[in-house]
Amino acid sequence: MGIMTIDGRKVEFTDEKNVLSVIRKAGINVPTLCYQPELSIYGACRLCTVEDERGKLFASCSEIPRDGMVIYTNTKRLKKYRKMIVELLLGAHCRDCTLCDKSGNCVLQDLAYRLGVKEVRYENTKEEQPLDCSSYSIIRDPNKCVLCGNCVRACRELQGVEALGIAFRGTEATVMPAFNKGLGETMCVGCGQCRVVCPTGAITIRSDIDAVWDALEDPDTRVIAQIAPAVRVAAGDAFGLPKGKSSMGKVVSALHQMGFDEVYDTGFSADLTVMEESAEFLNRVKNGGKLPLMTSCCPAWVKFVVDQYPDYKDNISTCRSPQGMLSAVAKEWYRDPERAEGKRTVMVSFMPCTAKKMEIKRPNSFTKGEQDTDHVLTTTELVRMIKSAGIDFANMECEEPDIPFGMASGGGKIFGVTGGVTEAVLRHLVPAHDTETLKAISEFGMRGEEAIKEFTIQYEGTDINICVVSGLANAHEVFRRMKAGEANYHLIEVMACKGGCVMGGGQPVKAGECVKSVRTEGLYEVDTESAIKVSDDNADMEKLYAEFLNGKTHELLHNEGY
Ligand code: HC1
Ligand code: SF4
Repeated sequence: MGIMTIDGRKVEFTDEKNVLSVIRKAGINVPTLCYQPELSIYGACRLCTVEDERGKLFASCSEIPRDGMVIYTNTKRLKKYRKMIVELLLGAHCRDCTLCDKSGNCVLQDLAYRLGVKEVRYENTKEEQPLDCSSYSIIRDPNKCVLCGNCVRACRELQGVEALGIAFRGTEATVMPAFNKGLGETMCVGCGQCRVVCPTGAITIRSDIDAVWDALEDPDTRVIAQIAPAVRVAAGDAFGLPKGKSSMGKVVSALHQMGFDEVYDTGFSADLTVMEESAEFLNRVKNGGKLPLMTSCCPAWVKFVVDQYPDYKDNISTCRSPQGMLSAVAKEWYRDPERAEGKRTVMVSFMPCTAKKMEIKRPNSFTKGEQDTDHVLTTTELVRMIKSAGIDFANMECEEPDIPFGMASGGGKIFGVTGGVTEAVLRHLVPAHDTETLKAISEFGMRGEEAIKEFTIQYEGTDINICVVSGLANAHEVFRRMKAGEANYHLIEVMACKGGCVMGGGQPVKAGECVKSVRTEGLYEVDTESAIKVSDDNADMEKLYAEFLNGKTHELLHNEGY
């Protein structure tokens, strides 16, 4: 522990890794563009520069706190220095702020306002670069890049993909995929974590909002929505509702008000996934099938395996993701002419995830030649639609999702946090469903923030070794352990985003705000409040199996491989 003096006030510090964290702990919001607590320190933007008592300037992000330090964070000199940095950045920046997707949430725009930049004295001599629209998930606009390197480090350090790099030097420096390919032609998994850390509009979500509005306008189209588990604990943020609390009821009524004919819960098909994946797992264990079984719900993880570890492709579960299952089932449901009433069906899924936009284009996301999910909109786009429709979201009455695909168990809903799929599967495999048993299951080792969680359970006299991973980069280590013979897993759950879908690349983000734990707790609270906790107890799902899925489970709930 030590004490430093910041702007004349004594501030204690303990294990803060840099001076910047101590300053922020003291409640002072020193600006940064390139500092992200989850990433390595880059020290490129110099905006967090502070001054010591001898007038020495240094970047606070890359300085270790020392006892007795005296620093100033907002002197006349620093203000002038920061203003100049922002002016220089704006000098080489496309400034169509009103048209930019990031408007209102852009760190550069905010800094220009905070620092009082009123004019830019430098002409933008940079040649205009084309947008990279080759990915189904995100769009890159190099004209808005400030070279903070956040996207490059997120892709490498969090996701272990390295789809982006910094090419050339000096004024020519540019962020781009190798050989300036389109992102869609690289190993990019579409996770959107680069977009989460991008301070400007250089990386944004590829949006399908207009196509969805068009479908809603069309009287001959039945537009069906499905809402992913993690959306409910993030959608309320933008409307001043308590962070992490579920706003599912309001999301359902907002979608009804916008004209969606049916609104379903992806948690329903997460329950289907539990049944199908558990059966597949037991079948592989009992009949010598390929193990470990790897979960298939996270499309970024699936692409990672296909691109980087193709030898393990057959380990991935044949189950479609819950998104895929619900769309395939609902489309089939409305193929019945009586139910269709002459309308065509358009499936729209609301997801926390940008990679889901890519998943729906995979050849195995089609049934009877038809794309199962027509459009994926992220939570960020959902918020935008609600705002565009002028809906008073915060004060809406809550509504329940529609039947027959609106009921979900708590197990289905916790799919949105890391370890959730595993926990839901174990709830199903363990015969007792009483509160004590469920509590005991929750303590097996799948919960918590650790990047790689390993634990063993006993099932019918056999040891089952389970591994739960969040943050795709950590999957490299899991493959290393398997290849080195250091691990003998039976089941592996991987969610690409750290913390699981609650931290998906399509969730609303605000610079400097950490919402992982509140969203995680929020989903566990949703589980606690759910009338049923175990997928088997979902009566609507049982009915679907008994009355509709006979002979169709393979076609609608599985796929032939990757
Ligand atoms: Fe997810 Fe899933 S949990 S992948 O994170 O298995 O996106 O929320 O919808 O499909 O249910 C995402 C979330 C989501 C699927 C489910
Ligand atoms: Fe990397 Fe994910 Fe961004 Fe693709 S979407 S560039 S994988 S961080």
